[in-house]
Order: sequence, then C-alpha cells, then structure tokens
Amino acid sequence: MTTTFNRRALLQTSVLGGIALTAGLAPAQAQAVTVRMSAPMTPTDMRAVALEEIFAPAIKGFATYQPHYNATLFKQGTELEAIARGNLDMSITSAQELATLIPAWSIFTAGYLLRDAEHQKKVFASDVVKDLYKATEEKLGVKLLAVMYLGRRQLNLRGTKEIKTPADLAGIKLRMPGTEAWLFLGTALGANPLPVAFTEVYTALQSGAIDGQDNPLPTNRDSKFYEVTQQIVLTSHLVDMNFIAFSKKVWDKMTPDQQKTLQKAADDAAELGRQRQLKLEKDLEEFFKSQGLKVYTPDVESFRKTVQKAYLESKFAKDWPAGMIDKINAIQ
Ligand code: KDO
Repeated sequence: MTTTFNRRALLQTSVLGGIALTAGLAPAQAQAVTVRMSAPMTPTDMRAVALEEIFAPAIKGFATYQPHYNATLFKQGTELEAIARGNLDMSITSAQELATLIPAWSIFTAGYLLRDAEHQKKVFASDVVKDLYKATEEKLGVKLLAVMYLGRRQLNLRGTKEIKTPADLAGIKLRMPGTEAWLFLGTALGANPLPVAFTEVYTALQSGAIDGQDNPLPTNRDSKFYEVTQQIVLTSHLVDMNFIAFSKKVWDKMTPDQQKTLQKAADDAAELGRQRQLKLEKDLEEFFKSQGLKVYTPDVESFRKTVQKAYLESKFAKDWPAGMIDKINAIQ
C-alpha cells in the first residue's frame, strides 16, 4: 500500500510491449465514423439497452454505433488490447481487465472497498482516479468515458449447503472471469476459483462443471443463471462496475463539438443504466424466491474481514498508489 504510483512504474510494469499507441495523430477533423463496440454482455443487459437508447441516437449525426454482444467480435478480456491495436473502437471494460495492463487498477478489484453505488459514483467523480485515467490514455490509447454501475456481486450456487462464513466455501468450485485479479477474489472469499468465460457460465452451471458463480442480481436474471442454481448468498462482496472504454485514436479525430456530444452521450447512458440496475437490484430478490431459490444474507462481517485482510496482504496491494485506500475510504 505504500508503493508510489508514477508513470515510470507503469512503463516498467506494463505488459503491452510492442503495441502501437496513439502518438502522432492528425489534427482533429470532422468525419463520419463507425463505432464498433464489443463486450460479453447480452443485448438485454440494462447497460446495453441504455447505450442503444441514449448513446446511439445522441451520436448519430457523426457516428454510427455498431454493438457486438456476447463476446462475438472479441473474446472477454481481449478488448482493451484490440482497442490499443486499433482493431476495436469501444468496449465495456472492467478494473480487473485494466489491471492486467496497468497493475495499479487492481485497487478497484478489491472486495469490500467501495461501499455502495453512491460511494462508487463519488469516487469516480473525484480526483482520486485522475492518475489512473491519465495512465490508461497514455499507455493504452483508451479513454474511459464513464462508469457503468453493474451492481453488488453476490454468490450464486448450486446445491443447498448453507454458506455463513468464508470457511463454508472451502472446496466450492467458484467460477470467476479469467484474469488474475478476478481469480484472487474467489480465493479471498474462501472458494476454489475456476476461470470460465461469461458466455460459458450457464452451461458450466448446468453440467455441474462449476458449483457456482458470482454476479449482481440483474445479471443473474438477464443470463438466467437462476434456472440452473439453487441459492443466492447476499455477500455483496464487490460493488462492481464497468467502464465505457473508447479509442483515443478515434476520439482525437473528432471535432471538439463531437467529443462533447459523445462524452455527454456516454454520461447520460451510464446514468440511465445505473438507475435501472439499482431498481432491478431492489426488486429481484423476490423474483428469485418466486423461482424457488433460497436467497439469504450470510455473516457479511466475517466475509468482509477475511476478504479485506487477504487483499491488504496480497501482492496486488504493492501496486496500489500510496494513500489511495485512505482517500477512497474518506469519500462520503
Ligand atoms: C462476468 O464475467 O462475471 C462479468 O460480470 C464481469 C464484468 O466485468 C463484465 O464483463 C460482465 O461480466 C459482462 O458485461 C456481462 O454482464
């Protein structure tokens, strides 16, 4: 936690060697562009809907939004490099994916750090994240336009074994997305993490290849994970988000007016998506119960203590900018 965060450290730790970045671009000029977006989310995910409802029409005068869902254009976790290489214009990325390229981002992969949706919004509107955003632009050629609230991640398991504390997860094969930071979250929770791409989770649950997965309630409903699981344990271990990641190269070719419109379109879509996810989170507990699932709250304090300790002692914490945890905690 005392490691300093500076550009040089980033240059040393980046694994992006050899990728062409965005230097030497032509001055801004107006031209029509197609914005190819690739993400693992479904077209019915609230964030996807908000982008189609708000973002696409707002930029229509100068850009065509072309979404590719269910990771059909790029595999989950490969989108940032695709943007950096100029093969993709936009994605909905995560701190866990950013952390594979810029290790300091792993601070936002820590369980029980952000308190709730409001805290998340304030943290990302504050100066605390400025250096991370800057480094992402400079190193990856990726502009993070807005934060899309995904929701509080909950455990969603097969079987009826009651989970009260992390010890109860011993030996449980918990699917996590396939990056190191995600897998560590599974370990910190006390489970046995297995990497599986989002698009394979339903089948893996159905076949019993995994015992469970973690995602926010809206995702569990949208991807129908409740059809192949028996319980939801309300650990709320990560107040999760995705970022609207946009190619700086494409951005730099836009006029200042177009940039302003695009930025506002992203902000508005993120806010609409956030409100809808929050409403769904409130309403869905009853829905899952009506589908026959057991939905209950474990000993959250026990999970919080175990997970926070695991992160503070982890190798990830060494990459966190000095004092940043305290600054995040201090934001009310
Ligand atoms: C997932 O794979 O569990 C995850 O929730 C990770 C998120 O970062 C994000 O990629 C999300 O999937 C997709 O947008 C699907 O909702």
